[in-house]
Amino acid sequence: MKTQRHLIACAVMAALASGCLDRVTIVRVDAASDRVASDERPDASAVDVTSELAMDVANDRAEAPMDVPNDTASESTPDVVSLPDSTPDVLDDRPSDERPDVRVRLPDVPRLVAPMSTSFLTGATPRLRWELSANTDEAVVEMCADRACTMLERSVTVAGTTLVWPVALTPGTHFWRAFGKTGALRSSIASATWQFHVPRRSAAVTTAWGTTPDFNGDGFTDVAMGAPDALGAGAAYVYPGSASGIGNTPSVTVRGTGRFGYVVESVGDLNGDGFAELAVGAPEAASSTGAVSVFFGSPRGIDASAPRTTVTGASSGDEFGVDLNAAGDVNGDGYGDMIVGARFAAMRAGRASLFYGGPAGLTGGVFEIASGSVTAISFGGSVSGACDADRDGFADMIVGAPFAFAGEAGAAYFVRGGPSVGTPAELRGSATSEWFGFGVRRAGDVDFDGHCDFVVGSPNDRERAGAIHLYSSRVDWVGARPTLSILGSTRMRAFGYRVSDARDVDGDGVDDIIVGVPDEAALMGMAPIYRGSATTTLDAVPYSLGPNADRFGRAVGGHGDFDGDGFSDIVVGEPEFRTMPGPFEGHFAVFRGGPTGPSLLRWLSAPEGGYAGGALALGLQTRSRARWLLL
Ligand SMILES: [Ca+2]
Ligand SMILES: [Ca+2]
Ligand SMILES: [Ca+2]
Ligand SMILES: [Ca+2]
Repeated sequence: MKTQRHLIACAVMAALASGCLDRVTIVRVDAASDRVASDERPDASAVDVTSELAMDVANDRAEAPMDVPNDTASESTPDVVSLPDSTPDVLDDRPSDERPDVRVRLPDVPRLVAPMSTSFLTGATPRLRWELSANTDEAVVEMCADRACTMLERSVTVAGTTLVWPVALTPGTHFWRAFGKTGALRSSIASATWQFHVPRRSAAVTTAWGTTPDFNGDGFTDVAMGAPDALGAGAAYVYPGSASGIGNTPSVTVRGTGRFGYVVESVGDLNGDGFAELAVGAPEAASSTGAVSVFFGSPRGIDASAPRTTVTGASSGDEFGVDLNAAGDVNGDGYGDMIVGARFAAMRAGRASLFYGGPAGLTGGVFEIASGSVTAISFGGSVSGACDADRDGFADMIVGAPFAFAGEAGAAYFVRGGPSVGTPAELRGSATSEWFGFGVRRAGDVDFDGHCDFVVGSPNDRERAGAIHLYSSRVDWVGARPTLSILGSTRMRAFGYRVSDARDVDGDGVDDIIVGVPDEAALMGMAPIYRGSATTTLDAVPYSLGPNADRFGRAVGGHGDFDGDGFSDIVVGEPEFRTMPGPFEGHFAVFRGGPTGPSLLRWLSAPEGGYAGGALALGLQTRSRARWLLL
């Protein structure tokens, strides 16, 4: 079959090249019914490709047919072109009614694999990867400034399945897609369109990490906010980003039970359609078995009425979903994966579970990366993607076990990604009662070597002065020690209660981190930002937000650019804010990044109160009952 197809394709190529077929009608035939679909165009995938094919011979930058929806790629409906009887057939001079029904299989649509959609790059020349079917030789890769690809930046035709982009991309969000190509024939349908963000300065190596919560794929970061006590059951809200900044009111409200909204995170693109997904944790659902609901992104953003995928814990009391995070593409299959912690599973030893993404969502295997032992108390109390911190090409994970070891010194476990998950490397704090691993988060590339780093918080260090520990990427993680530690200076303030990447707040091209210290200054709270640096690794004089009031900093986050001005913006939650005596209402602040650091844009509150701002998609979750950290 392949040989026959190949010969026919060659014949068509030769005919096209000679000019004798330049006006033939080449149409798709419905594979199931054998019905020619050229005239009526009963569906969007039946496309007249004549002009595109002719153009493609001379110009690889030919545009896609305008009437082809961009996101309808489907490997289950192969494109087949036939040469109908009206074709001036140079191969066969038999009467038309005696000719066989000659068909040529068009190249299949490529499937994009890396870098993950909505990720951040550390440089301007990414290595793009995709998958081709056996009958497709080349890919036509298009880089665009917009999702619809009306602003084509460059098109490159390449044999095989990888391409290091040949020119430096400009800072900001770019979109890309690919068409299959065999000889002169190009698939008429594009792959899904993926996006990534290019930094202002390029490190020596371009890798990708993280995810931005751009749920509608318009290039502007959205903000998801959790209010776990809203209406007594919990809710999560999405505030849309746009060219004019973040919207005043949420565009989407999703509801659940069991303190739904205790954690909200963008978990990246789990189904490979190019849009980031929203995951919401409800650790007290079903007698604290816990649950995590995933809402899929789309051109219209999060559809609150659409079916959600919900995964749950194993037993009552597990508190599955007490933390969750985008794991990145841990197994390298081109679908994002998700990690979920259940800190009290297995007799309070704890557990972390990895969920593999797939074309229909979480259809891949569910893999328990490790159960804590009796010495690893609350394993999974914090979980995070660790980017590719060991530089082997697979995304890795970091799992905190803050009450491990005598005296609650704490530990964190670096879990290598790969075709199968590797044995965790144990990282330990240096002090007893440190609660090392209470918070773990990827940090971005704060030392500008092109590889993503991560940070571990120890809020109970030195009688709750607290500390954070930065781990730069490295190949061997066995026995790894922190690259540097920053100690809290005042006891009882729990510095490092929250840690998060902040992306590039000041626009110097190097990623920064933000620390939430909600108990600073008599529980008013503050959120210092430490600037990454190519020379000193974290600026000693941070920008400091707050102190404010009402446990400002309980949730912190960055890695978004709401208004697309090139400076990363920051959100900080203050969930114990209230306007009158009674339950906490909560709200959160939006800070715009700028060359001299962040500046307050405004405060936003959830329409239903309920500990609003206790969780923010751009940062760490709250532990709103403070049962771990009562100060
Ligand atoms: Ca998606
Ligand atoms: Ca994957
Ligand atoms: Ca790795
Ligand atoms: Ca780095």
